[in-house]
Amino acid sequence: MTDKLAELKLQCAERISNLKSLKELEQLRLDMLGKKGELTQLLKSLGNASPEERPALGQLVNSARESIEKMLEEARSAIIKQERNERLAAERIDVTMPGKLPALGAKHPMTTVLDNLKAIFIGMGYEIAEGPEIETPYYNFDALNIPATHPARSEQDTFYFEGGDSLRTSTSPMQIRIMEQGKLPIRAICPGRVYRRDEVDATHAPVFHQLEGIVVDQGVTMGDLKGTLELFARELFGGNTRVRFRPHYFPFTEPSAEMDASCFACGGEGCRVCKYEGFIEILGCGMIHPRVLQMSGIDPTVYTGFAFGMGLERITMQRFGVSDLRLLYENDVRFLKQF
Ligand code: 2NL
Repeated sequence: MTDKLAELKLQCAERISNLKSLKELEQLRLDMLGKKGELTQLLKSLGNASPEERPALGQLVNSARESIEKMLEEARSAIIKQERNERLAAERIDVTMPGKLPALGAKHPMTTVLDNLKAIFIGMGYEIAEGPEIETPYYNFDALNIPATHPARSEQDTFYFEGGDSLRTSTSPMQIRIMEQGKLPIRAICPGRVYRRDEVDATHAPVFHQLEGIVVDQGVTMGDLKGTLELFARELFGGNTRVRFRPHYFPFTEPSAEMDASCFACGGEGCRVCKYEGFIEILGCGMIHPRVLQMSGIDPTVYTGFAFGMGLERITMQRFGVSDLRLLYENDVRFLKQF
């Protein structure tokens, strides 16, 4: 019996040294201690022993069982530990490896242009103001010297709400609000989304973007307007840019003008970008109409000011050579990737 038990323990130890998994361990446990296991068989065979021998033999078998159980338990811990170490090694993360770059889009060309414009005017001491896209008829039209009977009212047809409020047709209402606040002098630009009743084509959209600016102080003249806007054009298109002002009409400025800049593509020689004109139209501008100042609570006998407005889409299209406005809105990555 002693021999048999010793052999069993030896056998068990040997199998343990070859174990690879908890599953194999479980099989070993069944083979040894299970209902039909070797040790169990031995225990059962004690029935054949004489009653005198039985207690001693029983003790032997039980102590062998205990030591086998102990071996199995130790083997279990060893396997669990090893499996854990293997998993840790496999899942190890090298934190010194360079990260994976997420797929980044590109800046929309209009955002690039807007950022440029903002930087130029911030550099000249302007503040940036944004306002609501829904406006009352007063802010959208009347305060800009566009009375209900004025033809500009239908030129700037827009989308109306019941009660008469509408989507703003320019960012001028925001500048009116700034003037009403009465903190002078004023130097501000107002970029933003504006709306007109327009059919979609290569150069028109019912929703587009504007950047307007105003300056109000004592002694502001047309010379300040020209100097400011010329400097602006040079910063935007390059130091050799020349500008020209053509007389124009806006209800809210007097006198009014449109400003062209020499073509940044050909320098004024004439090319496809400027349609062989040498110049491209950039913005509308003028001295703020005294009536507009008055309505906003600013005394036009003490203060004067100038204002200007430009379409962001137009400037973006010129700058990047985009021939169809709709490309700017579709956000096709094949288009956006080019900038
Ligand atoms: C254009 C022309 C312009 C203004 C906008 C303005 C605003 C106030 C008072 C007077 Cl509150 N004027 N804005 C002045 C002249 C031209 O925009 O073609 N924009 C796209």
